[in-house]
Amino acid sequence: MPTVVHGTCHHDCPDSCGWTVTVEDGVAVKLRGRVDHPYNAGELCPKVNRFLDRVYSPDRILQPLRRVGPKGSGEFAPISWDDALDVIAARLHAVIAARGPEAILPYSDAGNQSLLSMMGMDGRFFHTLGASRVVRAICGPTVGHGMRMTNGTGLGLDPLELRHSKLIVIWGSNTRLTNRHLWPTIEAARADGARVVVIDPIRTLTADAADEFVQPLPGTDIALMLAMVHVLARDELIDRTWVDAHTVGFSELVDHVADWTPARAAAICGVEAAVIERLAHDWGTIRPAAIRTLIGAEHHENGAMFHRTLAVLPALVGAWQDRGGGLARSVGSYHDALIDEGAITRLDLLPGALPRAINMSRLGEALTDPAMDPPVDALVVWNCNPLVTTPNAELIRTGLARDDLFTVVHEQFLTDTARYADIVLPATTQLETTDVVPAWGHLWMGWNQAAIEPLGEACSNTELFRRLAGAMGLQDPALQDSDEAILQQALGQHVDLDELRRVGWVKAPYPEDGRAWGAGVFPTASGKVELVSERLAAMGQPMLPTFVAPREGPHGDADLRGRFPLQLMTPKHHTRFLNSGYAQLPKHGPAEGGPFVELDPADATCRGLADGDLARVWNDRGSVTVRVRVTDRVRPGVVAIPFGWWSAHHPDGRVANALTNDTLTDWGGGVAFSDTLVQITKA
Ligand SMILES: Nc1nc2c(c(=O)[nH]1)N[C@H]1C(S)=C(S)[C@@H](COP(=O)(O)OP(=O)(O)OC[C@H]3O[C@@H](n4cnc5c(=O)[nH]c(N)nc54)[C@H](O)[C@@H]3O)O[C@H]1N2
Ligand SMILES: Nc1nc2c(c(=O)[nH]1)N[C@H]1C(S)=C(S)[C@@H](COP(=O)(O)OP(=O)(O)OC[C@H]3O[C@@H](n4cnc5c(=O)[nH]c(N)nc54)[C@H](O)[C@@H]3O)O[C@H]1N2
Ligand code: SF4
Ligand SMILES: [Mo]
Repeated sequence: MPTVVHGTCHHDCPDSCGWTVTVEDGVAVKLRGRVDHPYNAGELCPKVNRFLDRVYSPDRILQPLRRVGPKGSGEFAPISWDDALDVIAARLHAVIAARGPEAILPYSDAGNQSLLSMMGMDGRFFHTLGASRVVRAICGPTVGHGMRMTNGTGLGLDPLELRHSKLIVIWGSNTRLTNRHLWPTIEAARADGARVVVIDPIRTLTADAADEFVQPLPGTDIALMLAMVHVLARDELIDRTWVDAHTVGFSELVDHVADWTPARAAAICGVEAAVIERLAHDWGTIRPAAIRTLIGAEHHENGAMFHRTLAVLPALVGAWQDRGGGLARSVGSYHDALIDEGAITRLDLLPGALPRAINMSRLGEALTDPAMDPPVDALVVWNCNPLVTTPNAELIRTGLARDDLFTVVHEQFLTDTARYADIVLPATTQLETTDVVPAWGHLWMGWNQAAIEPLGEACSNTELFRRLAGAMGLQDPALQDSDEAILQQALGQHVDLDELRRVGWVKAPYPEDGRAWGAGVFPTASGKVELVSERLAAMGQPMLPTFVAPREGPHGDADLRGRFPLQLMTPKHHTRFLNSGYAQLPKHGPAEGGPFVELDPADATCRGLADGDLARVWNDRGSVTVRVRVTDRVRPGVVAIPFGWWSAHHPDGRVANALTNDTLTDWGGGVAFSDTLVQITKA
């Protein structure tokens, strides 16, 4: 008799879709979107429609492996779990004895973003040791920290509230690709008369579907925003009643933008002054008006300032007072109200002072900089694939190749990163573990019921750290808590777990009238929207929204620009990948056509490049060989290599992130991989 089990997608994707798995004789035979799910309503996506191919892929790692060839060669031999744990425990003890626990770097992200999988037991384990901490800020915190400087909070609109908007400005997000289940809401608003504007340096799928597409040069939008403020003030399109009551610094802001004319901004961002005028007029006259942003625009040196400035626009027109007005970004923080994070991660287990924190985007530096004290001697990686997904990837490769570095990778597949491990441990998939998934694109926290037993010898992330704690002789009982106990500790105060398991989701609290900040009272020091910010001044940042040209951008360093005249974007561009995930699977990677660089006909012609040619794309960090696609999706001077393909897919074994910039953002701890200059020549 087949059974039906309900679950929730674990991918690092805003949609956190509900799914239904049919199981026969212990084997999952069918996986479909859950029809009654309040967000995805039965639909998944081209990646996860074939999730069973992934779960049952012949390439899954199903037993522990130890390296027998050179690092990176991918030569491994099976080893038992007991032996693997002994090797790891002995080596970690030796590293601690020689250099102290900070020489151990735990490195992970949101490959499985479920609560237990992302933070269930690893924090407890590494805190007990006193290991270094990794700053997980490659995706999202910069947006939140940027917006917080204006509004005192990263909390904005529930994106489903866009249903009530009449003007929707999608600013730096590729909704139809990256957040596809939000698109029906936007279409429904449009059917009711909403105007949809997309602002993006690339003419994306989403831009194709918009009423208006505005294409600034990458990293220059702040100039565009300042000119919009200039026009709003000049043409008296400000909601003065709301602004006087609910903001501070309005007159300073108006003075500050006095010389930010549309003509001045046009020269910086490459958008015609008339377009800026119209955009400002639409923003100042159509209500309710909302902005939708997600992650893409934070990946610049001025990424936090981008979002701090973006958050000024809704305030000036009083947008927050309308249902469907305001700014919608990740809503992950609304789920925090249901989660007692401290009870999961247990910082109190630390033996001493807070250990050093290493930014995940600087992994290459952390592994290779002789000034690291102590150096990183042991690296434990799970839930991510940094050699493909993290900037300045060749520096990471140099680090991973170090003979004196001991690397453990817990994975489902032999990723580029796993190939450099000394020990690879097999990880379960979402079908094999019970967990809870807090979403960041909507407000429903989902239950995931394990549908099948772990395949082979795979184990979950929590089980991995329970085993490691046991092997290392760590005694605190918290290190052996069951998954159920941890869920109870994490959610028990706020969520009825039995109800969550039975229904499949619980909704995070959000204001009932749909308006995130309808009363106009904000959690800043002043209680108002801070157009001028003392907090920023205290951080050494400009108090007022300010455009600073990224060094490696269209108005940056002249010498760099002379040598590398093209700006490289590396967006998520494929329907069948989730970051680097799926690139290796036969029905995903090949279907996406292999790695390519998109460039404008003029940039191609002057380099003697035609469609299909092999080109070398290079800068001081590295060089990557890819096929040319001549396109009008990017403007002259801008090129794009969608990221995610693995080394094996590239003729010379180097991936898009070999080229990208690992400079951190202005604040918020993010990284500027979209401020990357390159040159292209025929290969
Ligand atoms: N199919 C698919 N879906 C995914 C993913 C995937 O890999 N594949 N990844 C998931 C993850 S981890 C995330 S974080 C989300 C990300 O979701 P999004 O933020 O929507 O996606 P990105 O491609 O990172 O960036 C969105 C857009 O920002 C634009 N952008 C970059 N710089 C600038 C700028 O200076 N100004 C403006 N205006 N726009 C700019 C890029 O050109 C890009 O089109 O998607 C998730 N969903
Ligand atoms: N150039 C460029 N680089 C980017 C981006 C970009 O737009 N351009 N986007 C950035 C963004 S927004 C993000 S979020 C990062 C994402 O970077 P990563 O987190 O490295 O993303 P993935 O490639 O999805 O890698 C997740 C890995 O986790 C594994 N995994 C899945 N489930 C589990 C599990 O339960 N346990 C364990 N142990 N492993 C599991 C998967 O097999 C997969 O290999 O990439 C960033 N890098
Ligand atoms: S990857 Fe995203 S869109 Fe696809 S099933 Fe998972 S949550 Fe839904
Ligand atoms: Mo992300």
